[in-house]
Amino acid sequence: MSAIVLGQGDALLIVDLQVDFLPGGSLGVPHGDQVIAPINRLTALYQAQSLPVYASRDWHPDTHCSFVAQGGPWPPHCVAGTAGAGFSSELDLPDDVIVVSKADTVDVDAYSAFSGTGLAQAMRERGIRRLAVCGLATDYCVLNTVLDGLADFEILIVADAMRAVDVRAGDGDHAMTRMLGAGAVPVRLSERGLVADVGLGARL
Ligand code: VGL
Ligand code: ZN
Repeated sequence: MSAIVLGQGDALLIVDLQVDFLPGGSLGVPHGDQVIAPINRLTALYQAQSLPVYASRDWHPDTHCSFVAQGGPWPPHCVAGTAGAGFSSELDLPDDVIVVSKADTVDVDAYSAFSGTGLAQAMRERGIRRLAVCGLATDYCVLNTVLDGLADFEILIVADAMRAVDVRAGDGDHAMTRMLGAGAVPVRLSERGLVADVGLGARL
């Protein structure tokens, strides 16, 4: 069991842990609520070492192009400023969490937290070299965030702390396989901290 030793240059990125993506929300991810407890443990781990915690959020105008009424694939969700766009109240975000709003223009959809946000540059300027990524949804925003992020950072993916929409059965596993194939490093949270999760590829 190989431990991942966190230190200067590490950061945590929590992707889209928003009310609309949780069960009961307008675009609820099945079992999405199960990631909250592990993400709170991850946040505590990073916070304990004064390492930065980022939280992205889908932040759409109410006539966003990804909504069915505009010809897009999704029901309305995460409309900026609404309760559904808020972070889950069960998520323990640190006071100094850095919030990243994305997909906030009418005619552009953006699944990646790096798309149009300036996030990669801001992280590099802060000296971040390695990111642990978790959140919702594995097959959309997590996938695209990880694939983009690999251009600039080492990426650790925490499988237990993400869930997929699975519009088609297997989408989540396929997304996981793509992230691993692109070079993301699978990790899991043990009692002592993050450890390499060498078996993930075989379980997919
Ligand atoms: C997402 C579908 C539509 C996500 C965002 O955060 O994964 N999925 N918009
Ligand atoms: Zn969206």
